Parts: sequence; structure tokens; C-alpha cells
Amino acid sequence: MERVLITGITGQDGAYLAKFLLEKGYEVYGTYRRLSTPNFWRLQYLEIFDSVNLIPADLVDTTSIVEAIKISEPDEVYHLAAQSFVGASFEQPVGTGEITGLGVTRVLEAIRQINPNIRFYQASTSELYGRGNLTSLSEDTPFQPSSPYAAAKLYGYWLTRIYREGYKIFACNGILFNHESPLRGLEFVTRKISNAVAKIALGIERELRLGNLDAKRDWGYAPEYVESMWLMLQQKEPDDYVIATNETHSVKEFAEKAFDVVGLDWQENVKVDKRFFRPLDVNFLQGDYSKAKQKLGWRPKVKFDKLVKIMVKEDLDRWEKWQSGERFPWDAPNYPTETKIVTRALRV
Ligand code: NAP
Ligand code: F7E
Repeated sequence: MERVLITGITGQDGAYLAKFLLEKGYEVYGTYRRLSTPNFWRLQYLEIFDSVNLIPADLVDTTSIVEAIKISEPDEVYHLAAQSFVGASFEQPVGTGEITGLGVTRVLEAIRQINPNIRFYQASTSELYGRGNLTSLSEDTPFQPSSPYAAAKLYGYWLTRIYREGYKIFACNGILFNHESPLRGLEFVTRKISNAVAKIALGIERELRLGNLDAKRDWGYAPEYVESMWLMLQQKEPDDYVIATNETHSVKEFAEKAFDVVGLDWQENVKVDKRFFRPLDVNFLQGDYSKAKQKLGWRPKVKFDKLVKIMVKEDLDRWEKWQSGERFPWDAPNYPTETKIVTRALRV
């Protein structure tokens, strides 16, 4: 049986990838951070919590990464763990560099020293492209990162290529455009919207406060995107691939469609709040996934309208069940309202 190590198994992609790889017959190991309160709700939600092996490790602690690779003896490592929220990277630029940037080196170096035959996937991102683009972006488009998060990911992107070319490690960058799902973290705009729409429709909340409504993103469906990670590591040669839908939509369109699902008018429920603007924002992202289609045989099936419906319906269903007393693993009831969170941006 092939063995796999997923860093960040408790996150959105980690949970979906673990499920996908278990179904493929892999023995799955995943790293998690030791927290005062357990954070396994996604694995429980997908009903795979009892099927995965969990290893405590932190990306700032090299010894724990080395240990994780020694314990799991993996054939493949999917490096998904990161401080992944762009907004937070402006509040925690040093920590983001340590975790999201240097963390990649710690994993790659452990692989090089312990077993350089391990295949490595790096969670690269469309944020690498940054600002100023207006056309579909491919593997050949130059990068111009526009946040501490993107700069840290650019470092990880190059480290991956350097270990591939310098040490002949089978290392791939998946340049994934935004991908969403009902397991998305609540601070990201799509889930923030779907969760608020459900609460407003049920009378639990009164309004939704958002920042830059004009930002455009290429939003795909996370369970489909994790398959592309696996496909990259099954090829004859390591390479880098864009994974996207080749469509772009604004935050405004997402909000409009989401309120449509519950028969409400977005304009009556959304307020623009300058606290949710970033010091720098990426206004346009659209990905050209031709190479992945041709070489991996990968293509997206769930597009924008369907994605919005999936997310709003699942959050609505969860809040309805919650109101009728049902209890299940889920993040939203314990999430503080944003007025309780004080950051530099949120204090303005
Ligand atoms: P996510 O839900 O935020 O999950 C991030 C994971 O990293 C969580 O398991 C988190 O653990 C873990 N983590 C954070 N800091 C850590 C640390 N210091 N040590 C060890 N683990 C740590 O992110 P995602 O959406 O699944 O994304 C997966 C990866 O793909 C990330 O690297 C992200 O930057 C990248 N990416 C995401 C997208 C997207 O649209 N989703 C697109 C392109 C690239 P906790 O659960 O304990 O917080
Ligand atoms: O923002 C705008 C915001 O935080 C999308 C991560 O997974 O995808 C994600 O990064 C857009 C931005 O995702 C709010 O300014 C408006 O323009 O959902 P987001 P992101 O920054 O694109 C990439 C590919 C990754 O790699 C990252 O890890 O929406 N926006 N109003 C807002 N964003 C948030 N979060 N909250 C708002 O109220």
C-alpha cells in the first residue's frame, strides 16, 4: 500500500485530499498543530477522522517536520500547510514568511536528507500573479506578488523548482486559483457570504459587511482541485501546472447570486465597510488551465453558479439543523462576529 503525508490535513484542501487518497487506497498520514482545542471538524464532517493517521507538527519547528517524514515514510508528500489568509498576512507578515515561505524549505530539506525519492507537491497559488493583469494567466505569465502571503508563496514556488533542478527531486508546483467549498474557512469571502446569507435568510443576522466588491476571482470547486494535485505527482516528469476554471466573477456577482438562492436582494443586505479593504488588493484573476487539460486530462466541472448554490444551500441546511437542536462538527457557531475581532485594519 502506498503511503502519503499531507501537511495541513485539518484545512479545507487537506481534508478533501485525504478523502480522495483514502478512496484511491493510500495509507494517509497528516500533520496537525497542537492546539488547546481540537480542530478536526472537517475530517469528522467528511467521515474520515478514524481512517487517517495524525502526526503533531508545526512548520516553524524543523524537528517536528523531520519526525513527521520519518514516522510516515511517505511515497508522496502534499505540502498544503500554510498561513493561507492573504488579509492576515498584512497583520502577520513575519509569521507568514516563516510558515508559508520558510516552511517549504523545511519540508524539502527534510525530504532531501531522509529520502530524495519522495515525490513533493507544493501548494502554489494564483496570488503569485498579483496586480495589473487583465487577461487569462498561464504558467508562462510573469509573477508580481502583492501581499506578504504572495511574496512568501513566491519563495516557496522557487524553492520547489530549485530542489527539482538542483537535487532532481520530483517536485511540482500546483498554481491553483481560488477554490471554495462548504469546508472553506469562514474568513474567506465566499464562505463569509454563504454563511451570512444563510443566517440572514433565517433571521439570525441582519446584514453582511464586505470590502472590495469589484475584485474578480476565478473560483472553482475544492474537491475537484485536489484531484489535480494527485495527478501532478503521477506523471513521468515533474512540472508546474495552472488549475483554474478560466472564468472570472466579481465579489459583487458572488453576493448577488448567493442572495438570489434564498430569494433576497443583495443590495438591501450588503454594506461596504472600509475595514475589509486590504492595503493592496489583486483586482483580477482568471486562469488558463490548457496545460493541465492537455497533460493531466484535468478539467473543472463545477462552475460559478453551481458553486454558489452548493455553498449557500449547505450553510442554510446547517443553520436550519442547528436551530432545530441538531449538533454536528461545524465551525460557524463558534466563530466570533467580526466586530469582536480587533486588528489594525478592523480598528480604523
Ligand atoms: P486552510 O484551510 O487555511 O488550511 C491550512 C492548513 O495549514 C491547516 O491545516 C492549518 O492548520 C495548517 N497550518 C497553518 N499554520 C501552520 C503551522 N504553523 N504549522 C503547521 N500547520 C499549519 O488552507 P486551504 O484553503 O486548505 O489551502 C491549502 C494550501 O493551498 C495552502 O497552502 C494555501 O495557501 C494554498 N492555496 C489555497 C488556495 C485556495 O483557494 N484554497 C488556492 C491556492 C493555494 P490549522 O487547522 O490548525 O489552522
Ligand atoms: O478574498 C475581496 C478581497 O480572502 C477574495 C486564499 O485561499 O485564494 C485565497 O485568497 C477577494 C479579495 O481570497 C471581503 O479583497 C471583499 O480581493 O476570499 P479571499 P484571496 O485573497 O483571493 C488564493 C488563491 C490563495 O492562495 C489564498 O490562500 O475578495 N473581499 N470583501 C473580501 N475578502 C474577504 N476575505 N473578506 C471580505 O469581507
